Amino acid sequence: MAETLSGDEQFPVIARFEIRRRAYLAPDGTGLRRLPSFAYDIALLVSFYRAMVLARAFDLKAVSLQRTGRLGTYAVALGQEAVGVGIASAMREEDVLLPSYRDNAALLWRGVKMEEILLYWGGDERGNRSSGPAHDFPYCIPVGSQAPHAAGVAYAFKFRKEPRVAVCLFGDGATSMSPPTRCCGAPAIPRRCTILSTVPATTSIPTA
Ligand SMILES: Cc1ncc(C[n+]2csc(CCOP(=O)(O)OP(=O)(O)O)c2C)c(N)n1
Repeated sequence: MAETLSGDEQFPVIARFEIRRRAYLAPDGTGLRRLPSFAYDIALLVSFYRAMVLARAFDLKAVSLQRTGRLGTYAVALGQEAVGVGIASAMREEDVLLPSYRDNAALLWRGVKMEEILLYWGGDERGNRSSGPAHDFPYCIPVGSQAPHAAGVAYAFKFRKEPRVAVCLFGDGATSMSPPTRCCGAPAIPRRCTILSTVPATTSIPTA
């Protein structure tokens, strides 16, 4: 007798895959494996810590300015300091950063001055003509829309055979939008913003 299939069982499986996660620290801070060599460079770690503290101090100040009407809109980045510093410190000067609105920590690491960031958020586009690398892109406000630019930059590097990378930063919510999913061939780094998202983590559906 022919087997009766129901629901999705009648469709053939066309792919199965696994995603492996490399973790060095457990959520409680205990080590899971030997740390990478840079983690034993105390001077480097101190510079990372300084950059994170600077980013947090800047963020708190910017929020105060915004709340008291002395700054226009401002995207809070509290809790994302390590993401920005970690990514930017792994980049070389000649690489290209394509940031979104919460990536101050990365911009500061790349040489953008605090007053330039404040100028931008105060509504003055001249803040985008910053002290950081001139080839970096300005903040991108429309969610995920810098992903096609990143793909273009990455393709230009590939075409010219230049050993540089385009680093595109966006929130995990952006992975549900079409520009990042269409451009997932470019290096893209979704960052989780637990305090600012309007939905719980389980509700977001990363697709890239
Ligand atoms: C194209 C577009 N739609 C809507 C918005 C309004 N908006 C600002 S922040 C935000 C949430 C984006 O979430 P996520 O990508 O996870 O980044 P997060 O802001 O949490 O860092 C939205 C929808 C926008 N900036 N751009």
